[in-house]
Amino acid sequence: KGTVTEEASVKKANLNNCSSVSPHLKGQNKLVFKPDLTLEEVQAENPEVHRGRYHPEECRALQRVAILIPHRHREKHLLYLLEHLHPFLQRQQLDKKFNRAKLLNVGYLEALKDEIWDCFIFHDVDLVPENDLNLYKCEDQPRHLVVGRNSTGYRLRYSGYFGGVTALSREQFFKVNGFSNNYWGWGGEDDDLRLRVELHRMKITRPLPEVGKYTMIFHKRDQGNEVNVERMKLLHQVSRVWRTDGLSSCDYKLLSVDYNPLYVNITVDFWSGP
Ligand code: UD2
Ligand code: MN
Repeated sequence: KGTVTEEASVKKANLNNCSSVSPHLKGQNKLVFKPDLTLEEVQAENPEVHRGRYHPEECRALQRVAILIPHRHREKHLLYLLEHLHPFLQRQQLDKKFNRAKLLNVGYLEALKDEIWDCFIFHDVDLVPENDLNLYKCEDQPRHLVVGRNSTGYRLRYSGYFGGVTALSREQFFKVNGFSNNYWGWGGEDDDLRLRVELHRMKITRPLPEVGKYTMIFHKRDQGNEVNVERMKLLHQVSRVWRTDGLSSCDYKLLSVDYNPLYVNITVDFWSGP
């Protein structure tokens, strides 16, 4: 059981396309997390965001982007991420959407009921982007947006690392049949997605190290998210099972869809799992 947060925006008909590089970008940004921040304050700072959606006033966004954030028991992280991500995305002049995740597959499937999104960002709730030159959009190859974070000296954790925040177009994610539904607990699901991408002869791209920088809001391992000791075994099966395990087999029960000013919260229940 868990929640997907979805954040979105509409497209205006009679405007010129936005330029490929927004004039509002500021580059590297110093992040501050106020201990007493409230959702009301963040809402008041973002009056132009409705039902999790935003669109630039002055031009037509080049892509409609849905952002999917798997989260459970992390309300404070969600608040900090929302606080920083909304102005960050607005400076990029993108359409954007938050969603919640088996949960990221659910986010993808549910988001597509609202809108034909071009691009999906699969986003940890505790990673806040530092540099708005890190563009939240899709390219002709899947993209890994986290090169490094504060806690690991802003270096790539290991070659092939594909965790944290990734951008795949609707077609790229569909082609690999989404994520596996079979990773319970911590770890492996990001490597599984990388293998799916590689099996389809796609090549992961990343921003420059000085651009792909994130702050991870401090946390301990959650209860009920213990290390998945099955993960190596599962990773050996990817080429055999990707066709039948993924979007095509993602069963869940939809419990509620709540449209909040800054995000859409979708709650689901899964039937299977240990
Ligand atoms: C790493 C990866 C993450 C994922 C995970 C392994 C980075 C920066 N991130 O995260 O993408 O591959 O390893 O599964 O390398 N969550 C909740 N509630 C919970 C548990 C998890 O909301 O009870 C969500 C939340 O969005 C969180 C994400 O799952 O950010 C990853 O879990 P984590 O932050 O505990 O694990 P971490 O930081 O090692
Ligand atoms: Mn984390």
